[in-house]
Amino acid sequence: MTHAVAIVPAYDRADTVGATVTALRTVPDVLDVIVVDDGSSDRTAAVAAAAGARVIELARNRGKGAAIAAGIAASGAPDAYLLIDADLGRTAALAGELLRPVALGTADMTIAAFESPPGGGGFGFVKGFAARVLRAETGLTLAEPLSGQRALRGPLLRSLELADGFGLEIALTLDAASRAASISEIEVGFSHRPSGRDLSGFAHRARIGRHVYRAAASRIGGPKTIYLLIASLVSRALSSRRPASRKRGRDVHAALRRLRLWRPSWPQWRLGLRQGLGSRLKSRRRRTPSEP
Ligand SMILES: Nc1nc2c(ncn2[C@@H]2O[C@H](COP(=O)(O)OP(=O)(O)OP(=O)(O)O)[C@@H](O)[C@H]2O)c(=O)[nH]1
Ligand SMILES: [Mg+2]
Repeated sequence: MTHAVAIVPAYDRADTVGATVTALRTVPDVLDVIVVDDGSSDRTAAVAAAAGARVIELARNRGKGAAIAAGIAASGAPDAYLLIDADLGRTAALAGELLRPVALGTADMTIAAFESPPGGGGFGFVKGFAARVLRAETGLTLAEPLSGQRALRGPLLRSLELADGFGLEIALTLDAASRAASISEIEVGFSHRPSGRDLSGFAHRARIGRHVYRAAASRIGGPKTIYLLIASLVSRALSSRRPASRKRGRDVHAALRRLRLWRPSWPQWRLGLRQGLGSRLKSRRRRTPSEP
């Protein structure tokens, strides 16, 4: 039997953390649920404890990465970990699906993909950037590159140096892949409460974007990260004006690969970007008159 510990980072989640903990306690092989209350100003810690979690309270807000690190430090040495966001509520009961491949030894890390309820969430800029970084660096194509719902082999997670804040997830994938870990993305019927399209929602996603950028830059270097960010933004802007272009895979990065300019030195990146953009813009111009 696998001995798994679930770690739930929580910040001002008194509304959902109780249901999340209750659900996690029903997952086979999960012998301990640790909630790391990251300096919340609401009753997150009390609600989590009442639902049966072991609660670690951080005196001040230190961010998601540090919260998970505190959970790992208090976990002993389990065979496997589940990392589960506090806003999953009852759907966290499905976490066994994520754990199974790790428990069976068929994956070192699994990542849950699931659909956000309609009406919330952002426009996918940060997600698109993260997906591009991971595709370029690891060859993985992930639908949800920033999903916080993961299972990992215990020794693997304990051996990784975690990134700060919301850089946690992209860093986990980059670092696990750099150790040749086997990583699978699995569809699980989780649901969460996405932040909205209001000011605080955009501020939240901007913070996520900053953290993701920082974690990527510290691992693959600033110039490459900037290049991938620009490529991602350009590709996004062009494909949102012409949705079909996305399907045909004509993005800047693909153009660079066709030109065999991928994995180049920095001067070549700049050249590649110019050439990739140039040919792309020319082909757009050529296509325009015949289009409806
Ligand atoms: N430790 C810690 N956890 C946080 C912090 N902010 C959010 N979290 C937790 O991180 C998890 C994910 O946060 P969410 O706010 O749901 O973010 P998200 O789902 O990635 O992004 P949205 O879809 O835009 O809402 C939840 O368990 C939060 O409670 C923080 O400052 N510190
Ligand atoms: Mg969420």
